Amino acid sequence: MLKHNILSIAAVAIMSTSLFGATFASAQTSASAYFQNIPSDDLVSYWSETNENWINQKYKPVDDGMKSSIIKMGGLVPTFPGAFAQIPVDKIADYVAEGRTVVEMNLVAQSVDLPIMGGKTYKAMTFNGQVPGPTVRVTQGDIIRMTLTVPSDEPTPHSNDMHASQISAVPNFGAVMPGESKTYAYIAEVPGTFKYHCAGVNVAAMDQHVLQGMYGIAIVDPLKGYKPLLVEKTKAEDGQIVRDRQIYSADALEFQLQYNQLYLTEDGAYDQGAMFEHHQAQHVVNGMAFGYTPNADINELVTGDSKKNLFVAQPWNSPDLKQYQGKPLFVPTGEHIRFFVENPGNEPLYWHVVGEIIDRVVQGNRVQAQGVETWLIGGSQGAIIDMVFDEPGVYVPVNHDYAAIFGGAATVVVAGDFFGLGIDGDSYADVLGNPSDAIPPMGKNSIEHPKVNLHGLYTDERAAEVAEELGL
Ligand SMILES: [Cu+2]
Repeated sequence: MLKHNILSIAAVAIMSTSLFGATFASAQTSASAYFQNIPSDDLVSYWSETNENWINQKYKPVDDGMKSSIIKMGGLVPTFPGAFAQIPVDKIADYVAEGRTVVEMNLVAQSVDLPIMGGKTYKAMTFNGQVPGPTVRVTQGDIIRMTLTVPSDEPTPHSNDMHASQISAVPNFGAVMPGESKTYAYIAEVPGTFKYHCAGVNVAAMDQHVLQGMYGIAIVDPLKGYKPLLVEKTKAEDGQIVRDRQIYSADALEFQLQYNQLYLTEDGAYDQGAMFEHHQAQHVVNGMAFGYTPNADINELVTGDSKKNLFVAQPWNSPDLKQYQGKPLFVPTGEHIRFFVENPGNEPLYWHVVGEIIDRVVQGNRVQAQGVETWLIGGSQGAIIDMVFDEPGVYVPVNHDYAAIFGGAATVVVAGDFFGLGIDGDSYADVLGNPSDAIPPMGKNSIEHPKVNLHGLYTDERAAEVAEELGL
């Protein structure tokens, strides 16, 4: 197995080198205009760090002077800011003057130990001490100015590839060394839910960094907002059954759910051999297996016995677990609920809600489906899913792959006053709140959650920051 891994890494490295080489060569003549925007010293150092092998093979023997000349000719890095919506960072003010909004996204790479289901910890790699990383939310046409900082005590470089962008992968998504930071900016031109992720150290170990936690989403709201939701029902009218079309406002109560897998050795390190064989240790939703399940307090409230579980798997029961204590999602019945679903992981996501039918699926601001039982979301794919929960009840969004369901990709949604607790309000969220990590930042058509509580795969330090941000 080990041999297989090493060979595979080598093969990827060779492939990417030759691929980049070909791209640079074919783009030689047209990139020079933009080239003047990049300080040549930065470029030389970038180039020599990442592509030494290729340039040596291709141009050997070349002296440093010739290498510099080639680089200064502008042939070797294909970046076209206008065409690819990249904004030179020092020109952002010009775009703001035209009326665009800039949204800052500041990420700090942090390798930490975080808990996993079963009481152990794993060697997580995070953005800002949380898995997934913070969600950035913008409106189509806004500028995202992304800065990634890698503290000097990080054991490895990191990077950030944003799928919401259309900018050259090189040098933007390249490695940021410990003790350094990198900024790029772009116009978010396409609405939707988009993954962002560490691309490893110039692609090497990308799998490890993403699967151990370095991922998140950017939500790009459509410029003109979301569309109202049409749900088709039936009703009896004059002794006949007729269609009953119901229109719900575009405004919705929103959740974010990201599906990934953990491939771990016994001591919580990354197990690449297991990844190659698709042997998951756990399936996680927003970083945790079965994280959105009832807890001991809810057991007590509903059954009068804190030990009498309401759901088949409640691994995060105790209040002692702080921000990791299980929290279900609470929704009202008869209201528009919008899920931002992303699959940053390594397995297909068969997104299904046990007990419901998906009312609408939107991707690329186009309706892809209405009235479907399951929607397939491939690796590095997102979808915006609109639903109305008609009846009070317990519903379970799952990855309808049985290994995934039993491995942790099952989320409990309680609609209305299913347990007959007689709580005032539309849902238990009015009293119990919804988990902070399942709630995206407010956007164009967001309905504010009545109450938010602290929940997530956060370090204690990050949990304290989130609590302060939310006023908890
Ligand atoms: Cu990384």
